[in-house]
Amino acid sequence: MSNDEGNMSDDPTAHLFAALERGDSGLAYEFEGERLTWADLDARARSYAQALADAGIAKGERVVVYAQTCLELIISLFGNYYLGAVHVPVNNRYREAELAHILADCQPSAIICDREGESVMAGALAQAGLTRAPVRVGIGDGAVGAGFATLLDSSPDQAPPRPGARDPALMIYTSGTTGPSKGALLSHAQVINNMRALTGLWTWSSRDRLVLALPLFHVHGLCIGVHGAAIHGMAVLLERRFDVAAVIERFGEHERGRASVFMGVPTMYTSLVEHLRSNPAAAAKLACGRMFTSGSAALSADLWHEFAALTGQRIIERYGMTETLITLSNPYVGVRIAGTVGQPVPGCDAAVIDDAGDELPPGEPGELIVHSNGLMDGYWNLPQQTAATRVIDRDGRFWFRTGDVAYVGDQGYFHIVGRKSVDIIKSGGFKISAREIEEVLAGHPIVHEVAVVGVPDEKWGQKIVACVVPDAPMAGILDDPGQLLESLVALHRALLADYKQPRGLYLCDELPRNALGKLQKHRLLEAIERDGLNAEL
Ligand code: MCA
Ligand code: AMP
Repeated sequence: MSNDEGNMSDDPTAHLFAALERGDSGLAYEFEGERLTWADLDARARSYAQALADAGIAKGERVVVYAQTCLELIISLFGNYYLGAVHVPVNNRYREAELAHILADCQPSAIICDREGESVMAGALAQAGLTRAPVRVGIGDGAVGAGFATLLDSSPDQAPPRPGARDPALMIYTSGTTGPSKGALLSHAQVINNMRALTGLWTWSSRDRLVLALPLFHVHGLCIGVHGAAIHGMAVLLERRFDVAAVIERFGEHERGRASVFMGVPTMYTSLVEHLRSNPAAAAKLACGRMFTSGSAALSADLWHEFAALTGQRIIERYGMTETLITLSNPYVGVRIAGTVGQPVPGCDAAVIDDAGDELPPGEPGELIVHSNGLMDGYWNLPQQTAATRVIDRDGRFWFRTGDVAYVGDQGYFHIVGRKSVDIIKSGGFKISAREIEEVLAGHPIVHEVAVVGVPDEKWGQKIVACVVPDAPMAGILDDPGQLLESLVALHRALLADYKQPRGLYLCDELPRNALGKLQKHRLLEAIERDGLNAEL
């Protein structure tokens, strides 16, 4: 099923491991005062790989990592690669049921978890029904399993081989419109070839320093950030979480150690701009940076222009998906157009098609399909769902149906205008399934029927709103819609990640449907725009 097109005589993994294998003494990671050189990182990753091999973890087996951002996440990634294991990073905001689904689906041989995630992990393991008890490794004092630090005491018998280019590297879980999240399986060649093409276009080099404040369980932070930096031997200034002041502090006059590159989701740029408006000194610091990029959700042209006016930085917007990696980007050298995602990255191609599958001319919106050197091998254990995403052209090339609506504008630059399905919501760069939230809220005693929609929101891109038809006998509670929203949130919080919670409530007598009974969510969005919400958080 693999679709790699790279020239395999030029082994892509040589590029990923170059800085580590050279035993480079330059800075690789700085995190909360701790500094690791590439040589340190390599030694620790090798010890980790040896320790897990000694514990019986074999090539191709899955290692789940569920923890806040920390250096152990970076060591485990490269360690898993030396071991030949598949790295499965899981969103540490996930609650028991979300995590249990992933554990049951990928049947990990080892689990790495920090103390903060311990109780959710225990509950998830109880639900998951694993066929074999996984090896447990704990990050931090008191976490369950062998302490991560003890793994680093192992001395490898011999230098571990690099993984094969076509071996699976990552399994990243992503939401769809229906059903639980699916694991997108990506090989080393797919990740490395795509990241080399993208960061080459962006002219990344070992002289750059990246501020990485994105989570390490998604393509944006993990593939572009961690893999892109390793490919170029570029230092990473790692942040546990995004904090406006901390990011700004990383930049400044060309002093030693100052950052040059920042990657963010649009919500981060909104927060930065809010701060910069009244802080010219902070804007002057960011002005010293070399490159600011944005992706994961639409960056408005207004925000682009305001950031440029404040800092002089023209954000490079690019577009991608977990399943295809990054396929479109504005260039570093050349024209950057606000409100567009640029042109195909080298090794990728893109087109806009109509419902019949025919390519549309520039200016006409339709479904975006992409061809990518980073197209995943497939969804784990889901061959039919994998097949449904693909189109094969006359030359036998695979194209991926993105579900995004786009058109080609001036100079062949692509504009993303929305999604085909209203059931996928993007909030703060996280992809969220409306159906998953509806299933949970339907369990609330006052809910007769519920539909979840994403309402446009300046900060988050979209804000989650629950449209509820209440159960008549319980209607007394409707005198206080705020209280109802809070009790819906309480139910939600016990079962789903916090960022999926409804932030608004719209009450209605019935859900709008067409003559065939199909729910018409666009009419709910119109009604909310007209009537406003009954309660908001
Ligand atoms: C946090 N909150 C959110 C979100 N994040 N609400 C809605 N949407 C969100 N994304 C809420 C919390 O529930 C909490 O609510 C309150 O905000 C504060 O939480 P905190 O953790 O302090 O928030 P934060 O640290 O400021 O987080 C905002 C964030 C974060 C930094 C923008 O959401 C983030 O890291 N987003 C990046 C996602 C990402 O990397 N996506 C890439 C996937 P309360 O106060 O009520 O408890 S897409 C991808 O990989 C493709 C390939 C691509 O193209 O990049
Ligand atoms: P994910 O499945 O989390 O990888 O998210 C992929 C989705 O993020 C895409 O299908 C788009 O809907 C959205 N996305 C990524 N980059 C952009 C962008 N620059 N502009 C608009 N949407 C984007």
